[in-house]
Amino acid sequence: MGYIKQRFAAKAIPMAAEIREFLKQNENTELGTYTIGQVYGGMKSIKALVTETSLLDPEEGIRFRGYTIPELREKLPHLESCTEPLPEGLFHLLLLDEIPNFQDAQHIANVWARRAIVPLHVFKAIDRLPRDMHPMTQFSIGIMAMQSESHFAKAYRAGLNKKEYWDPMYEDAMTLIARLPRIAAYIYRRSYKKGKHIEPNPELDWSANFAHMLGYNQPDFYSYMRLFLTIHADHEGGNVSAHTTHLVGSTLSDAYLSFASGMNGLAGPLHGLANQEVIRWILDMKKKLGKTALTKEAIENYIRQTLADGKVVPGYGHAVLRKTDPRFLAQMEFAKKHCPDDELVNIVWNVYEVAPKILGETGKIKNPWPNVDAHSGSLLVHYGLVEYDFYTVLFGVSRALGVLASLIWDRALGMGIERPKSVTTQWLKDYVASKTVKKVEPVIS
Ligand code: HAX
Repeated sequence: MGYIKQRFAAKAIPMAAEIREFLKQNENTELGTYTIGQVYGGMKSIKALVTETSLLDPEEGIRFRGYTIPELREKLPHLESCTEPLPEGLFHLLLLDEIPNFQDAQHIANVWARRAIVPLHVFKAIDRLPRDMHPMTQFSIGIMAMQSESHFAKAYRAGLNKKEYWDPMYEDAMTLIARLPRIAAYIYRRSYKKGKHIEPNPELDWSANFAHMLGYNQPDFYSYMRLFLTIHADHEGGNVSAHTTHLVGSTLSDAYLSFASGMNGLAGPLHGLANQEVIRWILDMKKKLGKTALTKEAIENYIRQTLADGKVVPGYGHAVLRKTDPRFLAQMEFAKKHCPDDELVNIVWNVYEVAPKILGETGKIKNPWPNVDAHSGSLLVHYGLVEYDFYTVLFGVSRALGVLASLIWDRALGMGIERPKSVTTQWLKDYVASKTVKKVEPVIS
């Protein structure tokens, strides 16, 4: 058994026993109340999932295994040439609940490098798709095409003891993560660079090699990719991409099927696709305002117009967060250091100065602050990656680290099939009519 896998087993097997014991004592303990508004409103804030890898606080933002984004940027191992963390180290933290040393991160990088060869039939499947098909759809199909290699599916068919589920899930997750940059870069080069593909460079770390295969070799872009792939990895379990991966996995679908489902959720404009929408919105604003100077007043008017047109201002708002997203701030700090004079980056900062007040004034938008997607596009454009339909694929490659670490844990902890109860509106009306109902404010935490 591999070194990381062995360490995972040493943690996960006792934790599964601990949870069984905890459940024995507390199975019937009540955990809060929820309202009819929450049931119609996307179940927000209802505590109904267990995800060990990260926890989101509405005021403070995400903590990965207890560490904030600024702490991770300080504590996770990095290369001598770069101050940004290696996502390989973040994966170690998410999976094993331990900040790794440089050798540990390197070990994971080596495992992924060894497994990065994508079977030919996957490229062939992608090649049959229209070049102008959205990159997220191609990405999802590419992931699905790899399912024929699933260890989990084969082991399950051969007859697998429940206690062993996590083992082939671990193998699939590691292989899938290892291959994602190659698949993503393949889609990028076929869609936008006339199919001129670039071979991987085994000397480079996971992020830099990905940037290299996309065709970008500036050291600062390598740094941004390390930061990007670290901060987009996980956002606790209730967001659509994480929840979908977990939900589909709960049927014992393998990592490929589960993760592809999660990616289909990430491809929605209210979720990960918002990163491309932000740049589209800013470029539209520039075009529509034409020669008018992009003053803060002009931006304010454009925001008001977006709202009046019944559209969302992309990159703003969040279902849980109630402050500026620390992932936005991390990118802002990066941009201040590397490209403070970039025009698009400055527009993003000017929008940040005026948008929260206007969104707040509507009285209905619960979080008027920017989320992670408000900043990423401007940095990608700065480094020359201008094909914004591709941005969500980058997000997807990173999201694999969090949701697949969680999927391995799900199988190790024996998480059951998900099946919440649904009711009809008539059922709810009858329920309300038949009781002396208590009205409570939903608790967001
Ligand atoms: N612009 C305009 N209206 C907005 C808004 C925004 N940025 N954010 C919320 N609203 C609206 C909602 O559409 C909703 O309107 P209705 O009552 O007419 O339906 C109302 O304000 C209340 O919504 P909310 O409770 O504040 O927010 P939700 O939890 O329902 O939705 C969203 C959270 C992130 C989907 C929402 O804020 C939004 O659409 N933002 C823009 C898209 C975006 O940036 N998405 C990325 C989010 C982060 C992420 O997942 N990244 O991957």
